[in-house]
Amino acid sequence: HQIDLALKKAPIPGEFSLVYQPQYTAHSKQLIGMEALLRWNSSELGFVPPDAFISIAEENGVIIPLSEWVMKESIRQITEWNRRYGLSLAMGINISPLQLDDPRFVSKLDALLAEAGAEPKWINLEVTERSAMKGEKVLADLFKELSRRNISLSIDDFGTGYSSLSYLKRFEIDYLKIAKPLVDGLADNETDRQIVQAIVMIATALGLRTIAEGVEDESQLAILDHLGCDEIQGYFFGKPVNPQEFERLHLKRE
Ligand code: G
Ligand code: G
Ligand code: MN
Ligand code: NA
Repeated sequence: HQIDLALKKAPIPGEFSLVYQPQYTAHSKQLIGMEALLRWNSSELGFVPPDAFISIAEENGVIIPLSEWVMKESIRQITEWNRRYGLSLAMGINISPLQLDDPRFVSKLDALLAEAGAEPKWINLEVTERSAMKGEKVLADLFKELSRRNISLSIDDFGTGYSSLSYLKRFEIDYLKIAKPLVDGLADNETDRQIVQAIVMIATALGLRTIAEGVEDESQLAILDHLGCDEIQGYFFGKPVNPQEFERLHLKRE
């Protein structure tokens, strides 16, 4: 309730900021992009973690203007970085299922890309299995539109939710993002390891790429590389950090 009230009053962007977590290839350890993660420093409540406010923002509607700012700012940021460093990194943006209900979602995205002068291939939208489970033709059409533009789509937290696999064939998806709980168990839980192996095999069979999330140590990285997982995100390569830190740690390494 406190969060609900504070959220409705919070100025956007004012109390909000974005941090960025790097994504590297598992085998050759090359930087390929980053995920934008939202932070809220409330004047009333202090720092509130996303897990505590995103679902409330979805209930009270604040997620809509907030997400529009997230998209605008992260697209601006990736354009600046790719220009400055002559790179073609991809920005991962978390998308709430509510945003996908907006019939103008794609045209809004088009407008933001045009405004920033960003290439569509620099964008990777992360949607959860929750969105994909809607299973509607509308969603299939939306994903097709994004794919046609060369905007990538990832299924976030893959392997923890409902995990009906049928939508993998129905929707034009580019990445499966293997959920952290499965990665946590990799080194000492045989079942988790077999599940991750199966996910990579399914992805390979369907022509999808895989990225593992929450990779914290070398042994997890080695197992994932061995299993054929393409990319890695986690504390091993870097925590989510502010833009200045991200630049210093991951971009300015001559
Ligand atoms: O670092 P971490 O605590 O940031 O993120 C926690 C959760 O909050 C993640 O599941 C992530 O998907 C979600 N999240 C972070 N930033 C955003 C955002 O900009 N939009 C949405 N919808 N979810 C986000
Ligand atoms: O969108 P999503 O659920 O995937 O957000 C990623 C979440 O996982 C964020 O909260 C981020 O801070 C967290 N995270 C990313 N890498 C690691 C890691 O290596 N260890 C831990 N404990 N958390 C991580
Ligand atoms: Mn995510
Ligand atoms: Na996730």
